[in-house]
Formats: sequence, structure tokens, C-alpha cells
Amino acid sequence: MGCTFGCCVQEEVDDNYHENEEVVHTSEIQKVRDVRVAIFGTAGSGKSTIVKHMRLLNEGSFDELDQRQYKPVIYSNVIHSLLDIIEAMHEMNLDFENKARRKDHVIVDLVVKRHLEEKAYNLQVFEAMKRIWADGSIQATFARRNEYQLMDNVEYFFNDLDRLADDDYEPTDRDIVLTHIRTTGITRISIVFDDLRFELIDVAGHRAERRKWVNCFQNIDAMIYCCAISEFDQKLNEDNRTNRLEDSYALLNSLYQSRWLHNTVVIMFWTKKDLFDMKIKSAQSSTSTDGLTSFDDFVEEFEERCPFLYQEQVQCYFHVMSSIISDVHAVYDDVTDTILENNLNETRLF
Ligand SMILES: Nc1nc2c(ncn2[C@@H]2O[C@H](COP(=O)(O)OP(=O)(O)O)[C@@H](O)[C@H]2O)c(=O)[nH]1
Ligand SMILES: [Mg+2]
Repeated sequence: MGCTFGCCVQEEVDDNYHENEEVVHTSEIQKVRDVRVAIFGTAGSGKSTIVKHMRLLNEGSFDELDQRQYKPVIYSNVIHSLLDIIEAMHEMNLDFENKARRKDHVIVDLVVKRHLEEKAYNLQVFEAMKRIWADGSIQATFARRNEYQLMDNVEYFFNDLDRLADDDYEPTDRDIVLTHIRTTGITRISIVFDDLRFELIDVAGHRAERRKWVNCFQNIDAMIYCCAISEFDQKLNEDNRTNRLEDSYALLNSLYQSRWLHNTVVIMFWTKKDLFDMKIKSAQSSTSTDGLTSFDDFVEEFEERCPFLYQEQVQCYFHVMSSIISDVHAVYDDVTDTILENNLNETRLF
């Protein structure tokens, strides 16, 4: 594509951000055209991950500040996830395959009880965690993770505990991309691509947070919508009942019908394709998937549930995202495409 990037400003803004918004201009970016893109989707659908990929494109890699911010979160996510699996195991009326793991559970539990989960754990804790993760009942409970709430990508970190245990451990770019930090409020990031200055608006996706989104509906040139396709067999965190993909379809329908966004360009990201493929593969080798059996099945279902995006007059671009494939540079192409088309339409009016 050959575009170049520059200037990335990131800041937290409050709920009334459009009212007290400050636009930072430098002589270099004054010439560029502003494009405002809001990123919507349910909680955990991959909105902030799109922003991380955009930053990686812009900056090459994350910096020391990011590493310092993410390191304690990684330790905390990993230990809490292990305790979540143990709790789910007990709720399923299972016990450790090897009863000696009960002692390891006490060791790990104590770290959290003492509020030390964000610090690098000592070797005894790492060894206990490794033994628990290898336990047969824990693996069986992990395989049933769609039945309870568990963070994505825990497997990636559990399989790499030795690296995390190293005294010199620094999070890699991949560790940072795969780590979840809950977004609160509204965050905006500004990135310059060639002669376009993108203002990306990242929002929190939990149901209770969605009413705040109206604050960023105005004057947006495009909306990115993230739909996590791997969530077809998962329930919503908020109520443990609603199917997550159903919630995503419903949210997209209601956003599209809102008067603010009716004519907005939609850049659709089907995220977590890697996790989707893993689920389909393991389901094929055990039981049936109760519906979806391939990516093509999903695409067919999506078209049925969101037919409005396929109408001729609607400008919608589709992209697939996985932890390895990041198609975010396509956002630039989609937006320039749209601007060019809108310019042509305006010209035709005269
Ligand atoms: N494996 C994998 N993980 C992803 C992908 N997209 C997002 N995630 C993970 O899903 C979790 C939630 O993503 P995040 O962007 O924070 O969701 P948000 O709540 O919509 O902002 C994080 O741990 C991400 O690393 C993907 O395509 N593949
Ligand atoms: Mg987020």
C-alpha cells in the first residue's frame, strides 16, 4: 500500500468528551485531512486490539512504558484465570485428578489473598501453577471454557509460564496484543497515514457503558464494528445467559438503525478467527458444534442476521482478524475509497 504513518496521540477522555475536546495541531499535521472513526462492538470483541495493531503499524513496536503497564496485568490475568478455571472445575463437581494439586491451589490462592498477583511471582508459585495447569481435570475444565467466563488467550500464557518466570521477563509485542485490559469510558488515538489524520475512538463495550456511546456518534466518517466470531458458543459476561454472537448481531442492528449512524460507512471486522478455527477443529474431533461447522457457515448466518449491510446503497467493507493476521492497514484503503467516492458523488451534483 505504501502509506506512511506519523504522530500518535493517545488520551483518556471523559463522557462529555465532544464538548471539551482539544484538537492538537502541529505544523506537520495541519495540512492533513481529518477522518474520525469510531470503533464499536460488544465487550471483548477486539476493539482495543484493533487500536493496538494500528499503533504497531505506526510505531513498529510497543515501548518501555507499554511494557511496564502490561507486565503486572499479565501476571494478574494469568493467576486470576487459573483460579477461575479451578472454581469452574468445582462448580462442575470435579476435583483435581491428582489430589496433591490441592496444596498447589492453596499456594496460588494465597498470592491473590495477599494482593500480590501483579508482582512477579516466586518460583514456588510458578511451579505450582505449572502443575495445576497440567492436571487432567483442569485440562478437561479448560476444554469446557465456553460454559463459564474465561479470558481469551490464557492458553498462550499458560503454555509459556517459564518465560514469564524469568527474572528478566519483558512483555513482547505479541504478549501485549494478546493481553486484555478492560477499557473504561472513551479513549481516542490520533494516527497520521499519508495525508489522512485518523482519530480512532475506542469505547468500552459492556452493556452498562453503551449509553455513553451517543457522545461519539456525531461527525464520524466511518464506524469500525468488531464481531468476535469465536464467541458463537459463549454466554455474555453481563448475564451468563445471552449468546454473545446474538448480542453482537442485536447491537449492530440497533446501531445501524440509530439516526446518527444511518448513513455512516461500516468497516466490519470479524475478529478472533484463530480462536474460531481452534474451536471448530476441536469440536470436529469430539462432539458436534451445535450449528456452525465452518467459517462459510458463519458468513452465511451473518448475512441472514444483518442483511442491511449487504444492500447496494450501503458502504460496507469486510475484513477478517486473527492474532496473527491484522488487516488494519485496510482501514486506510476503505476510508480513502469512501472519501474518493463521496467526492465523486458531490461532483456529480453540480
Ligand atoms: N487470539 C486472538 N485474541 C484476540 C483477537 N482479537 C482480540 N483478542 C483478545 O481478546 C481480548 C479482548 O480484546 P479487546 O481488544 O481488549 O476487546 P474490547 O473489549 O472490544 O476492547 C484480548 O485479550 C485480546 O488480546 C484475535 O483476533 N485473536
Ligand atoms: Mg477495549
